Amino acid sequence: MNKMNKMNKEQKIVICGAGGFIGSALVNTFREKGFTQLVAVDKKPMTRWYQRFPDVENLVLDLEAPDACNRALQGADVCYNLAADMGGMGFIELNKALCMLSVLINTNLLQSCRKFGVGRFFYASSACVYAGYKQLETENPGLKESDAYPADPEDGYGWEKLFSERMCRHFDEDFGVDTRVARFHNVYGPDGTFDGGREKAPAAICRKVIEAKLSGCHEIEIWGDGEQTRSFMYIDDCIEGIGRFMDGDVADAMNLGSDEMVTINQLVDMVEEIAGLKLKRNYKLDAPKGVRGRSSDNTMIKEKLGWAPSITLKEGLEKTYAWIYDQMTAHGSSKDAVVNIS
Ligand code: NAD
Ligand code: GDC
Repeated sequence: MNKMNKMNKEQKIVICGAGGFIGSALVNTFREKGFTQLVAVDKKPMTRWYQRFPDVENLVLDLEAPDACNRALQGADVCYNLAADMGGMGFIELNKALCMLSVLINTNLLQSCRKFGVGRFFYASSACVYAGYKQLETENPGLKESDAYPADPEDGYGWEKLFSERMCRHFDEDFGVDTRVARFHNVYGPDGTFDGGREKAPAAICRKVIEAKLSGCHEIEIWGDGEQTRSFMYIDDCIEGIGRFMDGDVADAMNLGSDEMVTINQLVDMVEEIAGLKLKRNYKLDAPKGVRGRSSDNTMIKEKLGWAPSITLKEGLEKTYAWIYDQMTAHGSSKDAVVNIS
């Protein structure tokens, strides 16, 4: 199959998982750039899509099924797979089989790409592929792409992501499906999940601080001892990065994440400063904690794509906090952050 040239606005672009946080942001980005042949696919009822646009072809399909993947990708030029059953540690630690079933989505989408000669395929992998023994200390030097092997990924979800990375590689090598694979590191921002159990730490902490502010009960529950470290990538960097992956010519899995590592206590400090209050911290040591330390080493993305995420956590949190505050006061808390239908 010919390696595809850069994207153009007449191409038929299919975004899978388009009812979710990152997928819906990606659809909107393509719309704003003037792309007109967009297909948004998700299994959720459209009323629960985070963002939905009437000028896009919106399909409700369960992409674990081969026929659904064929329906979605027939005539497609490019496919972005952001569809997975996923969430923060509160979800993936307790739903390992469900997370593993996402392997059906990626496998069947790749089969459809091969069947219809789709020009390029993007797969959203995760930092959860990285070996647990490389993430035992809070002072993480930044995970390099090679730290995924010898394999010891997050149980359930991480194994699905690593297996699907390899499926992409072999469909690329053996069948000529032109794939791009990004290992996302904890993405946050407006229009994301902030309650209901699938939320990740940035949105969860924002929600809890807002709840404390609105209730006057100035306490916050933090999972773990708060010294565990992470880096958090703002949604705009994620979307920019996806575009650069797809315009580039690197098929190997690469990090797409921030290298600004913070402890969860420091994350709470930042949100308290935005909210203008200090809270009593209650540490729930038996809560889902994931790895002890994680951050992204961005050497390879800088070398291969000449770019790396740069939006600071403070800047991203200010926008995220404001959006969640609006959702919780204007709309009330909801399991799925259903937002605009522009
Ligand atoms: P999300 O849960 O908001 O969106 C995923 C969407 O996929 C959901 O709307 C869901 O309904 C849909 N989906 C699930 N199973 C499906 C199926 N069988 N058929 C059709 N649609 C289905 O998650 P997100 O944060 O937008 O993540 C998007 C992708 O990026 C996922 O693959 C996720 O694993 C990956 N990722 C996200 C992060 C992050 O921090 N957000 C980090 C690493 C990797
Ligand atoms: O949920 P998460 O953001 O996922 O948790 C980060 C850290 O924040 C964990 O140690 C968690 O215990 C701590 N934490 C403290 N309080 C809270 O109220 C809270 N809610 C949550 N959710 N966490 C809290 C994620 C995966 C994603 C994806 C990314 C890739 O793992 O859940 O699916 O793969 O990694 O980077 P995290 O970063 O462990």
